[in-house]
Amino acid sequence: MDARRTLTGGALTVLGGALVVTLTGIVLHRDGAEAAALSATVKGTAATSRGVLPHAFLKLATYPDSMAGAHGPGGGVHPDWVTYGPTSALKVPAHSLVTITIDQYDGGETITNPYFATVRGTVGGTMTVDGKTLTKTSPDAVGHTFTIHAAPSNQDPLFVSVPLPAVAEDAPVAPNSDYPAPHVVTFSFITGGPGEYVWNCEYPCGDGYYAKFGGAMSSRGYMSGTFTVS
Ligand SMILES: [Cu+2]
Repeated sequence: MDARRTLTGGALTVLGGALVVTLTGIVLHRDGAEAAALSATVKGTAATSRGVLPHAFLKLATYPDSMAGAHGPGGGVHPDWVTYGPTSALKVPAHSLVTITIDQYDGGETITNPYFATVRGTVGGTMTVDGKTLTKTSPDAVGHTFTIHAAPSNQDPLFVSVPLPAVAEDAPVAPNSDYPAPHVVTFSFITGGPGEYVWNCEYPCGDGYYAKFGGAMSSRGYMSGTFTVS
């Protein structure tokens, strides 16, 4: 009886320990995990090179810290990390024209790989920055990029990359804002069939003693996330 009771107690202790480990894991993982997905809003249709398609819209932003975005009050575990917002989990419809607008609030410097200073994979190979149509931006003043990749698989290929110009370091903080006025970047592309893709920033904007590929660059939910076509 006593032995059984001890055994039960021991099992409970082990279970309790497992629970603590699990909860700790969830809390630790949450910081790098995806927040609730943001689904594109479909508004009408658009004439495209692939016929008349549903037109879907997504609105994102890039920030110089994590006070905005999906990291919670106080900016979460790393309030000083740069981040995308409002979330890093994005969903768009298949066989659609997708228009993404990004409010880019962050500064920047010279991009490591100038390949990513050119717009790629969008309709017309262009984006608009503050209403002006461009095919590239200066490689010396990039804040972030928004770059969608497909893993090798049998889903339709999807590669879109747009450079987000840096906000000038001496730009004044805008009225009623914590940040200077953003550059507003808009671009469109056409999706194929359903698939699971990823997006990331190709401008090394994280931490690290070498090349800034750590921190926000290496933790999902800041400068990378999922891109679901469904
Ligand atoms: Cu970045």
